[in-house]
Amino acid sequence: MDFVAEQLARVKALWDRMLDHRFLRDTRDGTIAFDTFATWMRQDYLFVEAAIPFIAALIPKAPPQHRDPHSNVIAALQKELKLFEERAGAAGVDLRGAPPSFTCHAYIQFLLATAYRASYAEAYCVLYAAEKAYHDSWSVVRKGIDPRSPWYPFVENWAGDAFAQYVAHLEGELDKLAQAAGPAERARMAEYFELTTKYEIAFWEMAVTGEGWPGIPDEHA
Ligand code: MP5
Repeated sequence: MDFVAEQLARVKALWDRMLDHRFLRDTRDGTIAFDTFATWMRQDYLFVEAAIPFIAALIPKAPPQHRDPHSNVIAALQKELKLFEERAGAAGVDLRGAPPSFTCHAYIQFLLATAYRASYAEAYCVLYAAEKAYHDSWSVVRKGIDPRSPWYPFVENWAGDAFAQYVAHLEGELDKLAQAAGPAERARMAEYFELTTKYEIAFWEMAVTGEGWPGIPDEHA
């Protein structure tokens, strides 16, 4: 079995838990509280801002044929930030000024640490798992959300055909990287796959609970 299929089967219980998260169900059903969605927007805006240096740090490690695709992703991420800004303006969400939540901060540190310190294949595995998680998560939302919802453009962004093709491309490339990896590296890739899945669940949970920093009242966070 190819690496990605093997990992998706291995983490299936976690993956299903992610797709069944109430953030996604409530966004799909139109019952999500405005403040909950706004919390996700503010935190994900910070995440996407950090995804740019994450991808940029992969470029020097990348095989030459991956450099163009990564550069294109950086351009797509800049566009994605504009989508957040446009939606925030349209819906009346104040995007800026919120400090990163504990979960968002940890996930960003994990992304950057893998880009700088892990092997290319390990970091690529994190990239794939995060993008696949968003594609699958927003595909759940697509199955029921009112297209007139102010949040619909996010569905189009991650559940649409262009993003599906990008995720399929990442999958093929990750399978090739895993095939070339030795057993120790492959085991670390599997560990990163699972950790990324757990961070994705934690991120939805953070949006719903409005969690800041454990043990610290919001005014000091
Ligand atoms: C993505 C994201 C998708 N925006 N936020 C989280 C928490 N996970 C995955 O990444 P991208 O770079 O926005 O497509």
